[in-house]
Amino acid sequence: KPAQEKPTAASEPVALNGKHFLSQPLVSEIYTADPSAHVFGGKIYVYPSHDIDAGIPDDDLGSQYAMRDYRVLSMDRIGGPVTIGGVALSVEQVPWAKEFMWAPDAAFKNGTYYLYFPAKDKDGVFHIGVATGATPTGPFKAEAKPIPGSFSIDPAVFTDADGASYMYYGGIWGGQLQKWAKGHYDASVGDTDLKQDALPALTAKVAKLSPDMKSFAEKPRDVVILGEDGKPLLGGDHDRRFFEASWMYKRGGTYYFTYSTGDTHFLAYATGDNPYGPFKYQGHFLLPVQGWTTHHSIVDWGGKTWLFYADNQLSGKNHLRNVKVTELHVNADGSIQMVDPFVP
Ligand code: FUB
Repeated sequence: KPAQEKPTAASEPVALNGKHFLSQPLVSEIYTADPSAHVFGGKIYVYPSHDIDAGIPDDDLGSQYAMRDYRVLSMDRIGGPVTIGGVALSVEQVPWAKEFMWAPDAAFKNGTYYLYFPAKDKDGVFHIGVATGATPTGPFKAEAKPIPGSFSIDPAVFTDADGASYMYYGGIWGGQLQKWAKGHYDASVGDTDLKQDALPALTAKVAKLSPDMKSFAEKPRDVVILGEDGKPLLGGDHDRRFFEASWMYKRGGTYYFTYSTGDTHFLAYATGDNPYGPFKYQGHFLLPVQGWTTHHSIVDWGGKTWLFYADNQLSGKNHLRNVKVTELHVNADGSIQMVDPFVP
């Protein structure tokens, strides 16, 4: 393995403000982030980004997140030993992709495992690809082209009780969502949000997947998040509006659209009664972690609900992150209890 993959004790930072980390990294042999957790056949599989140090300085577009492959983590039980799978898919094996293998997700249908991933093409534009495999840990074989009509980053695939699957996706700034605001890619749009603070915020997108799980069955729709006034959250509402890291969690009949607020570093949730929304903003459920990004998934396992997330405890560097898990508590009224990633 390249030397930079091995975190060292010397690089371990001191926890913030004299507080200690709530939970410890799932693995320390490689750097991992953006954990999408699934239970397949009773076992827990985590599909993370595989962070590397490409020697690129930090910038607001996330150029330092120059990842090139995926490896799947698996465990029989939460808290038990974690196995790091071999390379499940690398950028060289994706005909259309050039670089930046960011946050992936996975799904299972009719005996096939699907790996969904964003990457930049040779023109520097993010699209979302799909690859298939016979086992949850891969290897996966990528389709020759990205999913038609896909753009931006952070795919999260949710399969509802009726068997229909939906992809939620999108991320602003380096994730380029703002460049698609007019329905096509516009390179002249800036590398921030639209700077339209009093207008409805940019939204994540959602589209039902076709039965073969390899294309959109419909034109992607906006994932609208409403404030208490019944109106869409505004672009200037940085503490609450969507930035990136979509995840759909269903509990009973309630659909929880969860996401990162990005530049304000919260994980937030909004609820609705169907997969498309609109969703009513409810609040934050993870306070800022150490490091710029966090990105998560929520999964039920063993009669409990679990939050997988990431920080940069092992490296102290924004682009060399580590995946963690902690229990998430949902109250009887459906509200989610706040998680503080630090304890006194
Ligand atoms: O890992 C690269 C990017 O950082 C992800 O796609 C975002 O969600 C953020 O975690």
